[in-house]
Amino acid sequence: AQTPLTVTVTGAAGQIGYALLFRIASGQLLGGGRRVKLRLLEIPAAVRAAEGTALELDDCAFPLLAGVDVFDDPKQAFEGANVALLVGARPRTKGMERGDLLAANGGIFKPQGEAINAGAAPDIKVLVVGNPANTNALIAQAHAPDVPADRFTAMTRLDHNRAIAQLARKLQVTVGQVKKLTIWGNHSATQYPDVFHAEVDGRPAAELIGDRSWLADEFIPRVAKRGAEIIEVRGASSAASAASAAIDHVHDWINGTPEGDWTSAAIVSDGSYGVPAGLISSFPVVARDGRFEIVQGLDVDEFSRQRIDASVAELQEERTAVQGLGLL
Ligand code: NAX
Repeated sequence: AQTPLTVTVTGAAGQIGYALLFRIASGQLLGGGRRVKLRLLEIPAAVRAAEGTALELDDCAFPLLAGVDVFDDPKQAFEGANVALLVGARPRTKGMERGDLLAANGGIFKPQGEAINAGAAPDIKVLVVGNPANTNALIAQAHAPDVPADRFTAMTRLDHNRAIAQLARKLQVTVGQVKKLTIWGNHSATQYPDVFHAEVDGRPAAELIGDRSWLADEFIPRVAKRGAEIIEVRGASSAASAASAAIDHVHDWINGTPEGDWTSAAIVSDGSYGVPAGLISSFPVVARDGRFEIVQGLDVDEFSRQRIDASVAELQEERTAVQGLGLL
C-alpha cells in the first residue's frame, strides 16, 4: 500500500471542520484511494472538542484513515504535512474595524506560515479558507520563504460552485452542463462571477441568458452575497457547502481539472489580466500535474474589466493595510 499522505486541518473543532474531516477521512479529498493521516490544530480551549471529533472519526472505521492527532501547537501540527487546510480564523465581531480584523488574523497566519516553512513536506499544498482568505493566504505565504509561492492558495471554489448552481437554475439545465465559469478577485462581496466565457453544452451561456440586467441586478449580487443569505436563512454561516468546496479545490489541484473545463481558485498572480504580481487573487485555472495554471487569452470586455479592477483594488488595499501592520 502507498504511504499515507498527511493532511493538517486548522479550526478542526469549528463548524466547517466538522463537515470537512469526515469527507477527508473517507478519501474524497485526495482521491485515488489514497490513505490519509489527519493532524488537527486548534486553540487550547477547543482541543478537547477536536479530540471528541477524533473519537468519532475512529468510530467511522474509514478504511483509508491511517490516524488522527490533535495539537495546539502549529509547529507540531504542520510537521510533515502534504496538504494544509487553514480553516480556523478570527471572525469579525461587533465593533471590530478592518484593521483589527487583519491584525488578529495576522497573529494566526504569520506563525502558521512559519510553521509550514519549518516543517511541512516538500510537496506541501496550502488552501486558506478562513477569512479574509486571500489576504490571510498572502500573510502565510510571506512567512514561508522556502516554500514555492504557488503552493499557497485561497478558496473561491464555494463562490464558483454557487455561481454554477445559480446559472444552471436560471437556464433550467443541470450543473454538469455548465462549464468555464470564472470567479475573479477577492473572496468578498466585490468578487466578480463571470459568465462571459461560460458554456452550456458548448453554447455560450451569455447568449442563452440574453439580458444583461439579470447579470448585473440578480446573478452577480446573489452570488457575491450568498454567504449573507445563508446566514439569514440558516441562522449560521455556510459550513457543509464550504467544506465541500474545499474538498473540490484540493481534489482538483492534486488530480487535475477535467478536460474542456476549468475552475476558479485564488492563486498568486503572475501579472496575468492586469492583476498585480504577487497578489493572491481568483482566476480561471486548470490544474495539471499538481499545479494550477491561469487560463490565458480570454477576452475581458468593459463590463468585466470594471468589476475585476474593483475587486483587485480591494485586495491591494488589504495588502497595503497588512504591510502597514508589519505583517508582510
Ligand atoms: P467556527 O468559528 O465554527 O470555527 C473556527 C474554528 O477555528 C474554531 O473552532 C476556533 O477555535 C478555531 N481557531 C481559531 N483560531 C485558531 C488558530 N489560531 N489555530 C487553530 N484553530 C483556530 O468557524 P467556521 O464556520 O468553521 O468558519 C471558519 C472560517 O471559514 C471563517 O473565517 C469563515 O469566515 C471562513 N469561511 C470561508 C469561506 C470561503 O469561501 N473562503 C466560506 C465559509 C466561511 O465563511
